[in-house]
Amino acid sequence: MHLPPPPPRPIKRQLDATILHFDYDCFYASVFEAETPTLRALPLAVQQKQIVVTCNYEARRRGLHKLQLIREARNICPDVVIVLGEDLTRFRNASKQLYSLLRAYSWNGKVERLGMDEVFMDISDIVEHNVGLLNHQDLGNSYFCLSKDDPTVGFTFDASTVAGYGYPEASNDKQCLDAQQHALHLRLRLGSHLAQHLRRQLDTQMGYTCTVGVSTNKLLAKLAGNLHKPNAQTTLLPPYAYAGDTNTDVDNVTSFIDAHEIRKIPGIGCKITEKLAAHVLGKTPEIETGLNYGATQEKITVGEARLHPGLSAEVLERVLGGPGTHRGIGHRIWDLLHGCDDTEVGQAREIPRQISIEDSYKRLDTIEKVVKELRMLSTSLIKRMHLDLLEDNDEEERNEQSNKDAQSSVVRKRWLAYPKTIRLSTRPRPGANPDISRNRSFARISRSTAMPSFVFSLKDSLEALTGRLVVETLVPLFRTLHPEKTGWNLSLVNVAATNMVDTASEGKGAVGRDISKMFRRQDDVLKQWRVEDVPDPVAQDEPKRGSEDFPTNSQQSREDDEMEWISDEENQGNAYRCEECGALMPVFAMVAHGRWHAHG
Ligand code: TTP
Ligand code: MG
Repeated sequence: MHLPPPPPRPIKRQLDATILHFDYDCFYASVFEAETPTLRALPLAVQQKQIVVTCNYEARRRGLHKLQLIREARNICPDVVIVLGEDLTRFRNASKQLYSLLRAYSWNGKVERLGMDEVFMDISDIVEHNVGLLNHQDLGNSYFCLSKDDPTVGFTFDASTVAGYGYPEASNDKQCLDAQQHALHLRLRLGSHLAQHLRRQLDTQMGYTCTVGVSTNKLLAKLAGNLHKPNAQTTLLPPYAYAGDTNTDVDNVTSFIDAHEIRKIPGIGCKITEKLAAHVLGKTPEIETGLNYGATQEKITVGEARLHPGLSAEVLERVLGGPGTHRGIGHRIWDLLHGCDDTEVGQAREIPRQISIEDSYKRLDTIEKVVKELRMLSTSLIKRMHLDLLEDNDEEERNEQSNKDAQSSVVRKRWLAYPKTIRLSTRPRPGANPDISRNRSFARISRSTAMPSFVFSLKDSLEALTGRLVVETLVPLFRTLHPEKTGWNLSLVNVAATNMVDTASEGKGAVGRDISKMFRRQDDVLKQWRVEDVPDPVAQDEPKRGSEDFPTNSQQSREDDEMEWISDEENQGNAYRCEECGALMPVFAMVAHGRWHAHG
């Protein structure tokens, strides 16, 4: 029996926002170049393990590329300069500084970092304000106002043209657009000029070039930027089909996104690509096993998937859904295939949601090796906590401090936030199947517990703190993850400080600056969390009992004794998924489960 095809689903696209996506060019290499400008003229590659994680454009011109073996890179370009990029501190610092520059231009605070080298910015309010200032009789001589309070801060620009590239390139004809599309074109043009201004600021003030995409949502802005790299920008131009439209014939968004491989769409990972490709091809796609491990070999475009007979959000829900997936995944992916993305640009945060350090291993299978690695990871974790979560006391406090302690020239620091939870995750390698093949598994398992309060006291040396953290917290966590003495082999270990309690800024989850100032004045409340650059000869304070943010000593010991685990919302990968039948199971069951399949 033939069912009639489902009626076309109206496009769910909102077009009122103007969104920029920044991607710094060859980021890690640029950080070294900013430190040592003479490197700019040389082919430069950044090494992690035996791989070139990135290289500058001079190196790319000579045939090098990202994720190439060092050996291969040296063969192709013997005079390549190779720098070690395993310590991420310099990249994090640069990323923070670049972010601060962009953040300072935002009015609504919607500036969101994605990893270290990408930033989304929602500039809808600035654009709206500037549309209101335009003299439509003389767009060529316009003025872009950058400050709500001071109309003299800004730059002159030509509002009749797009700054940088447009997509499609021949679509600068605004005559054929209706009033709605005309207004959209104008907003995006203004967005493109602000983008150009910000790119110039990043370059002249900080020495970094970047690639920018301009559109109406995060997905489209990110994809548009990829069209012209490096040091360039692209605006995805109207007409865009609006919310409620079912006709996508004259829609630049559809023609733009249709040409992308589905795997290139942010939000569509390996697993979804594999399932979607299998549905469209009618067979299981071949999987890559090299450096691009996990990718499907046959490439399917968005257009092929979108126009596949019978495909709809409901069908996708069936094809992609199943145990362990989010409900509504079919609708979400269907929207992405149509260039729709209603996720908001996140509010600027000075404080990271979590700090997570990890490393991957070829073979990590003894407790001695694990302890050594935990020590390294904890050292990085505590260093990162200092870098990201401590700040110098402000002027007012320093004055108060020096009044109190006129003899002392100690510079004090304070915690901006406290992570309440520490999480340990591992990724065990699945055991071999009877035919010696291995199930592919990306599943992590993890356990969390309260962050021990001694971690916040910096009167102890870094070495002493990491020693205690490993012995008292991480090794016991590890033993609950892997109770067997041997027989496991880990491909990854991750240590994360999560569950941040923000003590210094306004907003959700924050205590509030005023309240925190009040507390700061009450010296003994925060005394034990203060860090001094000069060692303090006075005996260490005991952690304060009864603080809301920290477990009391008695709570602490109870949690240590009983290993009472805190539930961890962020942790999705607490189980192993069978590749064959999709069943979820605890890791210890996976070998037996594999045998069960093998015996039919
Ligand atoms: P990318 O944005 O992928 O690369 P890029 O900024 O170096 O180059 P492009 O000009 O093409 O944008 O990644 C950002 C940084 O992340 C990169 O500089 C190095 C690091 N990185 C890794 O650590 N591991 C990886 O596998 C990749 C791809 C990047
Ligand atoms: Mg980049």
